[in-house]
Amino acid sequence: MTRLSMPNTEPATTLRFGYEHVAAEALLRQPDVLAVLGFGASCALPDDPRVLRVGLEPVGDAPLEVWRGAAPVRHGRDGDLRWSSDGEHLFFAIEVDEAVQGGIAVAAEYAYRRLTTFVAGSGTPHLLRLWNYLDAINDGSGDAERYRLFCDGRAAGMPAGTARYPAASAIGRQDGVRVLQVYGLAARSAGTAIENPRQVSAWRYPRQYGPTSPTFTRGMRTADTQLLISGTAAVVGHASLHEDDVDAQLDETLTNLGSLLRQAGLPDPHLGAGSLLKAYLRDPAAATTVEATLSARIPVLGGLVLLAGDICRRELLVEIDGEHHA
Ligand code: 3EB
Repeated sequence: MTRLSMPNTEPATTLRFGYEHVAAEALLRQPDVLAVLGFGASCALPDDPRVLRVGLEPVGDAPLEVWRGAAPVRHGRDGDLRWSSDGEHLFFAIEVDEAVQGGIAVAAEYAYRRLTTFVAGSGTPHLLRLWNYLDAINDGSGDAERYRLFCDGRAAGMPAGTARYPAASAIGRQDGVRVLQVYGLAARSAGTAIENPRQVSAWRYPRQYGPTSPTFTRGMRTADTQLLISGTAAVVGHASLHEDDVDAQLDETLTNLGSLLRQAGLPDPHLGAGSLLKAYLRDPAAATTVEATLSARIPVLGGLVLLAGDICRRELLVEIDGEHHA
């Protein structure tokens, strides 16, 4: 009998994201675990460079988010920055006390200088994806709004001439803790930045949204053909639509996500079993309707976590980010 040996076409180093109900201690004993993210004030997690507790409260189900790379994963600390790496992928996280730095703008500048310097000097120099979580994102008026100050500091802390921005999310925590949390993913191989044809690129937003445009791309296709999906809301062109209507905003957000997935040129451009999503809700009471709409529109979904979080424009009530693979 002839046996065909099937070539393994999956890259050995594919990064896998998942939501898991397992104790963090058990996960950290597994040699392929790159990162463990927990959500909410009551989430107790061990002190480890691979672990971050994000101060956004889960609404309903509260699994851990687990990133798995290729074993063995190395990890360590570089001052106030923690990291882990499988050689192809780098997880990093930094938490910056705003009072120590002298405000949210300086804290963001500091965080971005630290992380861009660290990533550039690593064997995984391509910044693919960043998550930014800060308290009270909409406090302050006009250009003194904390989100706008964050954007000022973020741009100041990125190396001059940065041409390619990572995919990103920037969400407001509701925990009253004035500590900026930034974590992200970098890789040895470059990704491909994807923009959404329905949306003006964020770095080209007109002046009305603040003096410093947000520096992120709508999506990042990784070398192993996953799509890292930035925070996506009911923004069409550069305008926010459907003020005060969470259902209509969610519908517009799903249209934006569909457009982004088509633009990414993926084998299967539909949210489904290969998609892991987070939905951020300004008002956690919207969870029931948001969850119902999502399960009606996406009958089989890889995973969903609902988090109470403020969107960076006051009129926006819901935002979705996530990962998608074919
Ligand atoms: C938007 O489309 C919504 O400042 O990093 C989404 C994703 C948004 C990332 C960021 C902001 C950011 O403009 C807001």
